[in-house]
Amino acid sequence: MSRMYPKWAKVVSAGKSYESRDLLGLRIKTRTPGVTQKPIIFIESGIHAREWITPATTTYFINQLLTSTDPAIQAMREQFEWHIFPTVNPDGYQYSCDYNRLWRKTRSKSSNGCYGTDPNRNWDYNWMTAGTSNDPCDDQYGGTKPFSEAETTNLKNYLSHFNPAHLKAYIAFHSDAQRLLLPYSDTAKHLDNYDDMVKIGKVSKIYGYKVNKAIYLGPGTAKEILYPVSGGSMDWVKYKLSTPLVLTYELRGTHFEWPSSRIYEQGDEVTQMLLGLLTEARKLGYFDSKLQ
Ligand code: 0X9
Ligand code: ZN
Repeated sequence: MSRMYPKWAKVVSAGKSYESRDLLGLRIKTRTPGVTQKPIIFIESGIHAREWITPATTTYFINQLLTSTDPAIQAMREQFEWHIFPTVNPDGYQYSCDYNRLWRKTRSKSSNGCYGTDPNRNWDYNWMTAGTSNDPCDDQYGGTKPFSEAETTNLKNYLSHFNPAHLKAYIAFHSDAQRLLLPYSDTAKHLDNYDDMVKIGKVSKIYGYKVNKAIYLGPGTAKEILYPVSGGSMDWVKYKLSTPLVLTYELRGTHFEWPSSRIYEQGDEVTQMLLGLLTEARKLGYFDSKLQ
């Protein structure tokens, strides 16, 4: 895509994984005369290796953003600076392709001989307190310390380079719980701009529903509508960077399976859900401030 649209799109790397694969992303940044800085939207997907529909959907979304003839999608491309990372756990993804379809974690080796840390339990937000494990053999193993993993450290460093005032949205994709999750994942308290996020999430759901009539549960915190979790990426982003629009979409599927012939269903659904999200956020004034 960066070769087809060199003026708009650039391949970027947040650094290397444990096994030295690049954490690849695509920056989509069109030029608008008189505008030096557009609001930044960051999309994370594939942090859990087996959730294959998430990289498929985010790459589908990239294609929509760059090629759609729908004026609403084109406007979405023009209005923001996008940083889209389809596979932030590339070692785990490769392992799930080659050896174990249900692999979830990274592939770092622990001292007891087990492999992998859950990269969505390894961030420095209430690390190792909820929905996690200190046993390296477990799927929810939180690691030896916060940011013990190359993948989470590099992603955190990439995010820390943004001026926090410019980073307006952090959107993570998981599967397959079919839910819309809001910070903070280890509490049922409605903190920060939770109430706005509920409004925004509801509109996002309405837009998505029109595509396939799929009903997502939520919006709510993971503690309210899934299970309590700490050490996840979106909560760290909300907590440390004070990013206004932070949420996780749990896409659809059964035991992490989703036929490739139907990727477009979730691709079109997510494209509309993101359009709904950004349209409502704009209505509520989240992109009002003039950025420089
Ligand atoms: O357990 C998780 O990390 C997520 N569910 S999954 O089945 N995809 O593994 C939910 C995480 C919700 N919290 C954050 N994203 N922080
Ligand atoms: Zn997940």
